[in-house]
Amino acid sequence: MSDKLSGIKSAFETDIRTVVDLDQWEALRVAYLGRKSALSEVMAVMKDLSAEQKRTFGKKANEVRAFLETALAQKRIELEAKGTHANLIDVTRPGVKRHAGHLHPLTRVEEEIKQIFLAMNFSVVEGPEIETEHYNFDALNIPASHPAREMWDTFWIKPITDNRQPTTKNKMQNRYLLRTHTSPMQIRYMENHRPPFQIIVPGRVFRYEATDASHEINFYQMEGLMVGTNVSLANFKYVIEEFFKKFFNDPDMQFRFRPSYFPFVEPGVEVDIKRKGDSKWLEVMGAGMVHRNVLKATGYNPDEVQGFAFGMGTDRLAMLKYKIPDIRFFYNGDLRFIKQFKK
Ligand code: YSA
Repeated sequence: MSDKLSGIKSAFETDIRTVVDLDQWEALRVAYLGRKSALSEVMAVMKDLSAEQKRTFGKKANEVRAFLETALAQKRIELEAKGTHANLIDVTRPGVKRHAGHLHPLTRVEEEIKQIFLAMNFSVVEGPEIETEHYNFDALNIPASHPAREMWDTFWIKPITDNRQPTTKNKMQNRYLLRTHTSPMQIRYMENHRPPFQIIVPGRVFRYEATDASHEINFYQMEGLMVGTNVSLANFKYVIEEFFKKFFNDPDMQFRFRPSYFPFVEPGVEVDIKRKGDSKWLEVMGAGMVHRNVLKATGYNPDEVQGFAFGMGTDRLAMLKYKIPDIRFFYNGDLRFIKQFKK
């Protein structure tokens, strides 16, 4: 009986070394601990032994069973760990290609513009897309009766009926709209800062107009404002020529400053550029010296400080730089277009 138990143990020790997966492990467990195993047979004949023999062999049989169970449990832990590891670091498996995103072309152009102005000591500020009529028009010297309002077809925001507003006058002053340009930030900034300063204001603007290859109902602008003592059109000319030469990477670019009209500047100018290889002049921005009325409306003394301001269409500049024929490509979400701007 004792030999039989020793034989079971040593056969098990040999067999367990050959087990390499969980199926083989299960087969081994059934062979050595199952109902038809040699150990079960030994246990079955135990009942015919004397009390003395039962004590001796019973003890030995239990030791062998405990040994098999412990060895099997350990083997299972080993096999499971090996299995998980094998899945994780199977160097023969093909790699998974990760798709990293990148900046939208308009964001990229906006960043390029910002970097050039930051290098010229301008600060970047931003303002609200939902504006009041006051900031978008009145404070910019464009009262309700002014014909120039027609230059900016406006999305008005329907007022919520509010009985708490005391007078009709207040209701009118608080009419809300989607800003039609970034110029309202000129007023907001001047109200809260003292000159000298120079800022640019990137942002999204909205116009209630028909779309075509060069017009969208929502697009981006970049406003600029520099205020101080002795700021002149000559300063504007220098700053803006520096900017365009860097933006288009064309040091020999030609410039043309044409008289123009915007109610918030006097005099007003339109800037045209001609790059190397261009056959035509391209109109790139509106600008001018900040109007005395605007300076006064923000609490400045126009006899002490002056400023220049400008506003350009970021989409249009991006179209010129990257030869994009239709502004609508920026907004229709077609990845075949967007992916061409991966750096
Ligand atoms: C003028 C003088 C200043 O001292 C300061 C700012 C300005 C610009 C003024 N606020 C303005 O909005 N002028 S603008 O109506 O001529 O628009 C400026 C630029 O926005 C245009 O030159 C054009 O590049 C772009 N733009 C206008 N409508 C657009 C548009 N881009 C795409 N879609 C549209 N619908």
